[in-house]
Amino acid sequence: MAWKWRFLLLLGPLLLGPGLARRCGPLPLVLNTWPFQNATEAAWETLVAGGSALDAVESGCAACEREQCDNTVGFGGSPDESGETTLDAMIMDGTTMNVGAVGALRRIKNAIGVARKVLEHTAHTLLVGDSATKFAKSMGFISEDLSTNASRALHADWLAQNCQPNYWRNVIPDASKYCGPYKPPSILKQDRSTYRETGNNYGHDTIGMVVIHKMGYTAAGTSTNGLKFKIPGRVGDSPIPGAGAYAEDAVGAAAATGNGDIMMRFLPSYQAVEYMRGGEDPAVACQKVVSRIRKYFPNFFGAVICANVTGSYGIPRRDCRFGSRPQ
Ligand code: SD4
Repeated sequence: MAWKWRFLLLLGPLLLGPGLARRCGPLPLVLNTWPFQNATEAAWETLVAGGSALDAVESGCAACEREQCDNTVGFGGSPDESGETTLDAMIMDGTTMNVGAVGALRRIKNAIGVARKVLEHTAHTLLVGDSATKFAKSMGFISEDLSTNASRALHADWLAQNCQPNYWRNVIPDASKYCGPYKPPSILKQDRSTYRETGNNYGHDTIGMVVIHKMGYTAAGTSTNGLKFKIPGRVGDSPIPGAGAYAEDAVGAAAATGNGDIMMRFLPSYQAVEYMRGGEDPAVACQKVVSRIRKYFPNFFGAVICANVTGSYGIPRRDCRFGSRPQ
């Protein structure tokens, strides 16, 4: 997919400022990363039907999981080095500050649904890997292969290209030329370039969604299959509260998309909510968070969406395109 930042939100007329878009309007509000229109619609319909902000986030993200949005959400996308698709997801209730999340979830399609069960039926926040799958099965989810012909072909191409790109560094054999298995060299020559993006579309998209209910209740969530050709076991920012998403009724909510290995070091969603708590406009809050990351990682690829409880929101600049739901 070509370089772009396209974000979609629901409701009302849009005012596009000189870079960032913002709007003050009546609630409710559904805002999500990327032009995943069916996800936005699903969340909206849930609210219209009397569902909670949390229900709306779950149904919105689940819609993306079913339709494999951009092949970066749900099954059949972003195979890891072994060819397997694994999923990360989180859901946060900004009224109770309750969170449920799953990381590196295997063989279950509806990751956001499992995250909701973690929230509702456990005192934990995050379950990972095979144990998360076991939990999901106990909650009634079906275990199935998440690979598709498309993900198998992607993985075969990657192998044929000597496993390029990949996420290894300071190993032998040279990971920029050869496939593994890798091991540490006997003398470690530190490669100081700690960050490099990995391809055309940088191998990632992800749905992050924030919902502000008409009563001012907030919720946020994420669902993703992570980074293409990640090292098995890698968990990104999306299921980490404060990194992938964050919500608090007293303020608003935020969600992030981009290179999670970088983003989770800065807790950008939490930071955005904190900026809004301090009185920043959501658009400025989002921008400040990304600037903070770019201070350390100038080539960083990612963004944050922010909304406050009055219905004001901010989204990233760069070729912003919006769709609004017909009323
Ligand atoms: C991750 N943050 O796993 C996700 C990917 C993503 O836009 O959001 N891409 O790193």
